[in-house]
Amino acid sequence: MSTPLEQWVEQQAALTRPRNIHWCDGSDAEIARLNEQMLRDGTFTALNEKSYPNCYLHRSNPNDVARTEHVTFICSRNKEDAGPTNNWMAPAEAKAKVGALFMGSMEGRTMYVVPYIMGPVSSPISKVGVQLTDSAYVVANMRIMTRMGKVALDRLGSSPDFVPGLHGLGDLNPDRRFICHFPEEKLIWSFGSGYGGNALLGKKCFALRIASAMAREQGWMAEHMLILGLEASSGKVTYLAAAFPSACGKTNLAMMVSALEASGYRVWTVGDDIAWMQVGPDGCLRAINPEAGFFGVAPGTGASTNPNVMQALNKNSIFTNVGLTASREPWWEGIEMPSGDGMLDWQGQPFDPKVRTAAHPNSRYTVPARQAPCISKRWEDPAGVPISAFIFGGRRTKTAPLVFEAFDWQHGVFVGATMGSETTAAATGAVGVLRRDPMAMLPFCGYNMADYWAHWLAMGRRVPHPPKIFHVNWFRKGSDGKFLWPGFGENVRVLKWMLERIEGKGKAVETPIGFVPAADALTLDGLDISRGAMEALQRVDPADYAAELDDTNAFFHKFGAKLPAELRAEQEKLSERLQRVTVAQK
Ligand code: GTP
Ligand code: SPV
Ligand code: MN
Repeated sequence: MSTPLEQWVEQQAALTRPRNIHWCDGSDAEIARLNEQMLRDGTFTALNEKSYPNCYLHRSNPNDVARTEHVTFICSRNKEDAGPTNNWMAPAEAKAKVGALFMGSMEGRTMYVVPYIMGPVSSPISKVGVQLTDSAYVVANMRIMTRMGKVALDRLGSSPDFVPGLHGLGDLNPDRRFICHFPEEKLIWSFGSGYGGNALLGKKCFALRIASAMAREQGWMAEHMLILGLEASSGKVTYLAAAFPSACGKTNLAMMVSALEASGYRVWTVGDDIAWMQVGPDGCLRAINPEAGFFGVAPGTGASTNPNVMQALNKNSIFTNVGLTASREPWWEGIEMPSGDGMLDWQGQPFDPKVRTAAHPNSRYTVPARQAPCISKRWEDPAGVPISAFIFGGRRTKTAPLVFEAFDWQHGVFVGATMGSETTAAATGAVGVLRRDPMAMLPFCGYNMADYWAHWLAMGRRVPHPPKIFHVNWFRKGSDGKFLWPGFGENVRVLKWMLERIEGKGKAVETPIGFVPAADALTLDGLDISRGAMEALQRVDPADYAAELDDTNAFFHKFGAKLPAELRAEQEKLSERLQRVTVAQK
């Protein structure tokens, strides 16, 4: 008798018609063979064996360098269940259209069966997925990003309880690219892209889009959040989770070397991109990192911004779309190392800054999490870590202050629901355009966003000790166009204030949008920042927020009657608070 997994694999093989089927065991010998093969066929370029042992460079097709949100679909039976912020396709139409593309698409190729666990091997919160793919590069990445191979098959046994994902490269033609999710079936079909969140199906497709739909049904949360432990001078560690949109600083915050280390404040990394959370027996939200590696943005990563990851990624790592120096080392803008002469750019051409940057703006490294010197002792705790605060944030050149605290859970959900951020290179399309990105989940919520907000509100009632909610903005700029806040390791100063608020000590003043730190409440010792810059950073301008209110009003309008009444009420309360201060100022 074949298992449900074997039956599914057989059916997909009948559709895609590969020459071979390889069941991945995740062993060292297996990846060594795959790496050899990828070096031979040009998928991989070997890096310097001394300075980057067991590291490889991959140059993707230049038309396939980021997630493609316009061809990402939620294929629920009813269009309304995808909601106004997702692209929708009827399941039957998606099966017909994309099925035709999959048909025979693996002829002459190997289909890899990639069983994987999202989450610590023995955690009850973890889940099994199985990806079928004809890309060896995807297999190598999945091996770093998840617990892959025999370990996952052992956990699954003959159970039907896995999320199937079918992935095919096709001819990488962007016109034949479809990233489809079937939330009712808990199925993923991805065709025509070999890159990142489009192709590593455990990440955005399963751990966010499908898992968010599961989480709603089952009463838990799947969020686009880093998880960190903030150690105070007492040695006590408090765990925080932060949702920032793609390429807005999650990896860097999760891995920061604290500027306040001398006074005993350190940061420990649990996860850098995704959090799965359940209510624990202690009444706290317990979070696990479903991933096993970091798929991080390379540009801007250097010894002064993220020394922890720089120490981690010099072995057993994959670099995608970065430059290659003459000494066969990876290079990118902001790496803070000399490139020397004779560098090739990410397309393999001699580097010419007049033609293009050395590394693509969304170039990435894939590194095992366990290699990070800052990895938390509890990063694989099967019970998860208790979350004391959520942090929302985005790239806001203007308007949003460095930090504020929501009045309560319901207001915090409103703050998350109305978050805005300027777009980045993590997805194709224009960069730097302000858009609403609720809870940093705009591209990742597997169902109607209004139902998602209702789920957040319901979770607030279900969690006996819900986290406090904050909002941050590291990206506010001065009139000179420069960032006002130094960011990176200095961000710990803001985390320290949050910790004090959690403990009921930190001083704050009330503004219409929430509590901000009192004049001297942020620890700024040793930081060279002018009083004027601090004032500009923390300014809450009622006129800016009135404009913001108009925009969020229009955004909420899209959800019609589905919009939770609580959010409409918060909108009105904010409007009243803004009017009061405006009148008082006159
Ligand atoms: P995804 O992996 O796409 O989800 O991104 P992420 O949220 O993990 O973003 P990441 O930490 O990789 O940062 C993206 C870019 O923002 C990098 O170029 C960083 O150097 C830059 N960045 C991160 N933190 C800060 C900060 O505090 N200040 C400034 N100015 N830039 C930052
Ligand atoms: C993001 O875009 O939020 C990422 C990178 O973390 S990707 O895996 O491509 O989605
Ligand atoms: Mn991300």
